[in-house]
Amino acid sequence: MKLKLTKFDALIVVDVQRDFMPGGALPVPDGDKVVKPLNAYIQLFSERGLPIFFTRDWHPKDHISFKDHGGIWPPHCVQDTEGAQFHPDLIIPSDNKFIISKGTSRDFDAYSGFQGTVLDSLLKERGIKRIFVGGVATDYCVKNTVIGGLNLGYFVFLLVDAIRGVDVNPGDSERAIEEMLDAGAICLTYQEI
Ligand code: VGL
Ligand code: ZN
Repeated sequence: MKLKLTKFDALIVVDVQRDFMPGGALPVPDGDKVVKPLNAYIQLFSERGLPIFFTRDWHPKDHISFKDHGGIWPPHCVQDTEGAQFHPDLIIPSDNKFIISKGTSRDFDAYSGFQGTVLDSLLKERGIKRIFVGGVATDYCVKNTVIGGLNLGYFVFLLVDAIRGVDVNPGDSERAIEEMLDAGAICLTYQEI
């Protein structure tokens, strides 16, 4: 059965930034493999005139999530650096797209695109009821954005063909997918739309 996109739908592309790609500061294995499938979703939503939200990790250089400042991560996605840029092949439409920066204050981290951002209010203003979420990392920002969206009352589709995880511990991404499903997310692939 095919799912029909409606005007209540929005695409959320999570953190497809250079530092999360192979060779970056906090590489997600095969992170770059999300670009091609995400571009297909981006083109589809764009053709239908549906809004697309690009989240990005956007940390100050002394952010608390960094090892030297008490956190667990190497410095990554520092504001206005090359590593914080979106993957060069990611399609960023000129219209009806929004960039959502998170983790922008030194003393707070945000794995969810909803945390400390205007994402929820932008979606609500537009009457969005269903969100379609893909990107990196499955076990961190994708998971927290999906669960954040479910907690805020959105119907959430997890784009399983357009996500990759860090897997700090083996199996983290698989467990993250289970958690998202337990919280009420629905898995979706491109062929189903
Ligand atoms: C992320 C670790 C640290 C993510 C962000 O985008 O999943 N992971 N900061
Ligand atoms: Zn981060």
